[in-house]
Amino acid sequence: MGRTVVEKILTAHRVSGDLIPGRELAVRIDQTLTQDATGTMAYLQFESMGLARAKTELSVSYVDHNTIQVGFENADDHAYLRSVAQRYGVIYSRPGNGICHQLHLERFGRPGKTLLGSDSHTPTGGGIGMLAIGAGGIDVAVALGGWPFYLTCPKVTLVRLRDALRPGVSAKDVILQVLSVYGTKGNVGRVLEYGGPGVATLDVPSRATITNMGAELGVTTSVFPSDDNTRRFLAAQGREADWSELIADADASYDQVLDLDLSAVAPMAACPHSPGNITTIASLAGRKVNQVLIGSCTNSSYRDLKTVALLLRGKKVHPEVEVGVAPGSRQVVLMLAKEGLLADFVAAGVRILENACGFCIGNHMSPGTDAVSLRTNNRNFEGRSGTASAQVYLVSPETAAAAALTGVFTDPCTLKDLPAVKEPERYGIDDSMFLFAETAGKGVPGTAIVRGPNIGQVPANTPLPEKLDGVAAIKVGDKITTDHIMPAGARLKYRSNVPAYSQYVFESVDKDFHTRAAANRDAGRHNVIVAGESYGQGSSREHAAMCPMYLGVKVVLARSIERIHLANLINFGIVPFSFANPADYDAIAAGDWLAIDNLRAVVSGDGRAELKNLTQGKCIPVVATLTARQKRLLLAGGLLPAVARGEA
Ligand code: MIC
Ligand code: SF4
Repeated sequence: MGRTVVEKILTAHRVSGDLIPGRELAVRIDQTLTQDATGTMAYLQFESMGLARAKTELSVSYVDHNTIQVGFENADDHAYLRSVAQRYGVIYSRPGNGICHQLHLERFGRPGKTLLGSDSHTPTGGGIGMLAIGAGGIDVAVALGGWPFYLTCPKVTLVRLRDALRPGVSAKDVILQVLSVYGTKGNVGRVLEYGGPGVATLDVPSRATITNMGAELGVTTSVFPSDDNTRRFLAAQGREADWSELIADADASYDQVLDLDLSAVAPMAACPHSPGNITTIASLAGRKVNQVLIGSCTNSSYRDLKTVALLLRGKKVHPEVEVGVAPGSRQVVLMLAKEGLLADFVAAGVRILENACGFCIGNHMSPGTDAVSLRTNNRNFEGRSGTASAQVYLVSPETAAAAALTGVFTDPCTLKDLPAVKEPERYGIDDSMFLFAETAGKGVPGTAIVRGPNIGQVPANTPLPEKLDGVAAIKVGDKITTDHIMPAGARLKYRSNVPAYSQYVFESVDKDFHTRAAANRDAGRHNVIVAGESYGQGSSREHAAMCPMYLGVKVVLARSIERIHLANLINFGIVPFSFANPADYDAIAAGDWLAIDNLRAVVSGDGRAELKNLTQGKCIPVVATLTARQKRLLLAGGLLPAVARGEA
């Protein structure tokens, strides 16, 4: 029987386990990437493993999230990351070089390889035919040390594309269309593989936009085949030698097929406050817009920004709209500059922002109160922009440009002179802001690690207690994102310092959580988080597990938990239970005393337990579905203690 692209890559990298959907599979990781907001902890964890050097084929440490540098903290982090990279043989991408996913696609991604990244948008690499997966920093640290990555063998959905997009419609609209079909929950354990004749009409940057935002579906990853377009992209990046063909066999079989006619896709938007809240631009046409921001790892390629520059050429942005552009990489900036396109932006009245994550992570450019902000990035969770009352819509670069000109939602298909930007013969290549490429994989032993006062330590955990003697420290509803659990934006600078960062756990949901949880912990009580569906959506930030662990959380009890967050909870020794009967969510109130008499035995056994609600005098059946390895990690108190004991 023929094989899918996903099966081909998994088979070539299988270390143990079976290629049967739902089973645990261990795969060899060829490449890793980290970014600064998750990287400092990942490398602190790597250091604690006592290895001499990185053991992957290629690993890159990017700095793109915390480049705002208010106070000493960010610069301290950068200096630490740089020294650690040199010491252990990791390539270091200096701040100012660009956004990790855009850079990795341009300079390092290779078809058929596996990539593990400590960022949930790592699947961007799927655009070039990689199996690229987002994970917690500690998983990346372990992969860096040469150990395999454990995942649930996914089911594969074929998204069969036919025909071609109309002018004014682009890749962002395609992924928004897919999100309108599948939504942001219920897709765990699945990979989307794109195929069909329409694939040939999409260039690699467009494919990468689609796989990037596949993260919002909650799937393990998304992948395109590697074909002639992939070869052309790599050749234009001076890397034709990195190309190899990777296509599904004609008789490959898929768990599910979604047929998508590209010519029928219309300009779309994800409305506040979820990437799954999709409508057409036509239905919003005429509504006033206050801010337009173009960039982020989803839409900041040369193709995207040149399209916008050409749309704005010779015109002015609407006087009541604030417009900003953040290119994805230095390569993009240099090419825009050389072709005079930066001048088009400036002449039109656009604010040129740094080529970094910036506005996407709420690090600046927060909109005004109640403002309507149109953005080309991938997440519009409430408050993520830095303004709780802002209404953020996610749109394509073409739609963003149209609104920048008119001041209202405007269907870009109605614009005149829509440009069709072709892939250049040659991208502008300048790798001078990547350091230590010569010592990659080897490192420079003896390099002194630079530790400023912001560089904390990895918090230690104790083995899982015999019993749970706890309290429901908080009860939250459905779709709680990691942005709710661990705010980014202005708080990002504490990423390397867990005691400081822990003060902000659930900051936007319940300001007193930290004080209450710390008091319970100090009184010898365990904390329990009670949640609804899809708990832990969004980012890969392991701080959303690590900081609760630091505050004494031992159990998360939810209706359902998203994939990366579930893995992060286990990595930090927090038991992820779900309700055997979802209606029992109502049988617990915040502050209730909760007990499980035989917690260790439950975890080593079948994961089924009777949770006693001592306050309400109820018994609630709960269940944790765990693999043998996950049980070992939980019993040891997490992945790091398990690695130390040789049990990972
Ligand atoms: C995000 O987009 O939320 C981030 C910031 O890139 C995160 C990583 C992080 O929290 O550091 C992600 O997507 O994983
Ligand atoms: Fe950076 Fe935004 Fe992409 Fe996250 S989603 S990596 S914050 S640009």
